[in-house]
Amino acid sequence: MDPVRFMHPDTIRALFSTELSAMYKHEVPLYGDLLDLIAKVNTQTLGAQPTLADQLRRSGEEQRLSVERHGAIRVGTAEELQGMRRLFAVMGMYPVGYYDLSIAAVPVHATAFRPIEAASLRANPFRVFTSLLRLELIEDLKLREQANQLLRERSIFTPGVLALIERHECEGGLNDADARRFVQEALETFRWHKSATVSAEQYRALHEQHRLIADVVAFRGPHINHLTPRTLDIDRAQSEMLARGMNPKVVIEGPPARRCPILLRQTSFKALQEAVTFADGDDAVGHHTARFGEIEQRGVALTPAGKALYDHLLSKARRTLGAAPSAENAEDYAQILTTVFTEFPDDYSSLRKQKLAYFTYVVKNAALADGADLETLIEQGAVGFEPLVYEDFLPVSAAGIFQSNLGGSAKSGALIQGNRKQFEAALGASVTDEMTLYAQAQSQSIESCLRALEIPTDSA
Ligand code: OOG
Ligand code: NI
Repeated sequence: MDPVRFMHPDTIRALFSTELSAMYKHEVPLYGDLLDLIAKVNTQTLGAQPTLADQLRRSGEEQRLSVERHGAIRVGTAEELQGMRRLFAVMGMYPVGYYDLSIAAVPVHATAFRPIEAASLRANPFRVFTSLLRLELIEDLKLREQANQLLRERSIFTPGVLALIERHECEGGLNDADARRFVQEALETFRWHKSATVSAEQYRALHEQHRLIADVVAFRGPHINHLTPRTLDIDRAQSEMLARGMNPKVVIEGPPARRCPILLRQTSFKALQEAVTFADGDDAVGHHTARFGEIEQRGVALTPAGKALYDHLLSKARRTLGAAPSAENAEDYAQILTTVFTEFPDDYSSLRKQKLAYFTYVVKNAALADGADLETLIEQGAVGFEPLVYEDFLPVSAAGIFQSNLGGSAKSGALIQGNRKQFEAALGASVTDEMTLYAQAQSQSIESCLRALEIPTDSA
């Protein structure tokens, strides 16, 4: 990329997420209320925790606190998914991770389009969780054919955005004016359309098959279904949402509150019922429930061993609860989760020594270095370590988010197995394995410490 001719993809992504946020706030005013609430909770948390405030100020994170961390869309066909892949590439976002949602009896599989380089994540962390409908899971063959037909007839990209994507691909970037036009044109794909493209009867049939199928098939495009800012205190944000009658989902997804946060904790206000009209003018107005607002709090990325321990403890907690988390058992669930997770070491030193989490290493004091191996250098205080933030998603949590926003009670039992190969064929590319990225970031940081201390890397 030629930085003189072209706008940096990180800048295009930042512009896009700002515009998308403004559009969504306008479309879903309750989301604006959520942003206000989060800003307040974050300010209070920073006031109460001066060390955290300092740390965020030093890392430059403070100004970015209020920018959205992620959003989500759902597409219907391989062509649409490929189009999204090309569109996101303009903004430096690439498919990372494969998520099988069949565990929640939700007929989709997904990836996250996100920046990969640490510098890009720092510049703007925005990612989009992108699900592909699995039409083959619609049992009713006639309905499946109808859905197929509807998806084939729609075109979710404007001619303008397609032309600019092509220009980006041919020339290696977009100049300032084109990048700005790209952002405006791309927004159209994510916009809400309150007029369904189907008759009231067709809508009902699709909805009966699965609420999600109606959401994907019955509209002109893959409207953004939620955006997610970062909160510094998700437990507090959750109780504030409750206190303000914002109808939050019953439990916070993910691990319990800990001294050293791991992975990702999420909650949301539940999807709103919105008025829609139908193509045949029948029933004048109907209702559709799909769009919500979410918040997230991230912790350290876990190694495969750490992730296995997390999965084990999470299912142990769910087994102990004996039912899907609900309004009735939410307090029990929180209690059980906390108890079960006492088995997971809760200090960075143990997490690191037991190779449960990923870290980045930095030279703290070169003068103290006397030796060649990393552990010695750490003991001497020459090298320090910081937790590497988890940048991805969690399938069980995503399933919980889907379920509470699809209005249904939690279903158990897999629909069918996930199929990564099939997803990658539809995407027209393979998805990057997230663990590989964390492992690389960690080993690169070790190498650069050793280089800075003039220690040959093969001796460590
Ligand atoms: C996506 C749900 C998953 C998350 O944060 O785990 C998700 C959707 O509802 O389309 O966004
Ligand atoms: Ni989300």
